[in-house]
Amino acid sequence: MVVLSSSPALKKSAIFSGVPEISLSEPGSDSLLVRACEDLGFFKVTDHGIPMELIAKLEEEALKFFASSESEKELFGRANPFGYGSKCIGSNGDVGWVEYLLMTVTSEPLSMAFLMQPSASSFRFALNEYILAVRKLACQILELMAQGLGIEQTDVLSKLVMDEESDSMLRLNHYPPCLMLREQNGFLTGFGEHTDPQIISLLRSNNTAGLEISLRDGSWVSVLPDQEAFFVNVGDSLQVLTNGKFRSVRHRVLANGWKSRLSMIYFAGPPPGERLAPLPEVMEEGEQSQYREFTWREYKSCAYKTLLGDNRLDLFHKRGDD
Ligand code: GA4
Repeated sequence: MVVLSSSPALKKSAIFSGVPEISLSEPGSDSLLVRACEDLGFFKVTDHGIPMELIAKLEEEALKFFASSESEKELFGRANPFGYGSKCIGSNGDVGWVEYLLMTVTSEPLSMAFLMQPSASSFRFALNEYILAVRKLACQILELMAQGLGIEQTDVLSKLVMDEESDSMLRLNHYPPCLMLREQNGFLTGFGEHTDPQIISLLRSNNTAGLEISLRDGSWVSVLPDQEAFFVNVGDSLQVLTNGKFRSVRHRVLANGWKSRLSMIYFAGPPPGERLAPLPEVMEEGEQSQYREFTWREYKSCAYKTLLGDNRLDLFHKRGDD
């Protein structure tokens, strides 16, 4: 069993009021998205078109799952990396005050044995509906980004996610309450600091704080929850595809022990064999790529050998060759 530190050392960061809020139904959202990706690598979208009932249904099913017994949850299969995990994140020793379900998402509906049980049919249904809706939203956002970057072929990014072989994932994270933390009025790492390796991640959480992002000066700020919006992170792959113009955002989650936090994150990734290199359309005349050439398969396999906080993209930076 993994024992987390009993003396919470973390302090909560100041609330940040500068998270860009972008309504997808307003004209001009494409350039606002681009600016947010350049400045913070993080923003939230409203008027996203995903019905609240669909989100609430998955939230209800997920909470039901996390409230079931450990032995029932383990029937999902232990995370390796896909499946049910508790306190251990990845395979290299990271721990956090979190339990989760990590699922690989293809163009086919989810069909793992656990979800095919008749008793799990409403969970499966809610997951599949949610995945369809959130993938569509990810593509809409990627198309707006391409448009904002002045790229004529606006599906240049979204087609990577729509590809039948796209390597995308869905993660449900549950940060349970914790009596000890509550008594000490402290905070524990729920999910340690990291950047997401994929193209973009769309996060929806319940109304519980905990998410923090790192600003350009390295300081940490706390993001106010908004259960009706989707928070979007630029991932490492999009940083590479834009030759560093967009910033892959470092983020973490702190658990406070009082209220359980539930988040559902869709990680939009490219197909394994996709070459990750700056899009010619974003390069100025004479501009050189900042990165060595690699495929998503190579990058992912390297990322999964690292610890959460490692700066894994540095290993692919041309500066690393000096
Ligand atoms: C971070 C983003 C996604 O949650 C994830 C994570 C993955 C895992 O939980 O297995 C990793 C982490 C994430 C990056 C570094 C490695 C792999 C845990 C870890 C220590 C599913 C992903 O794709 O990369």
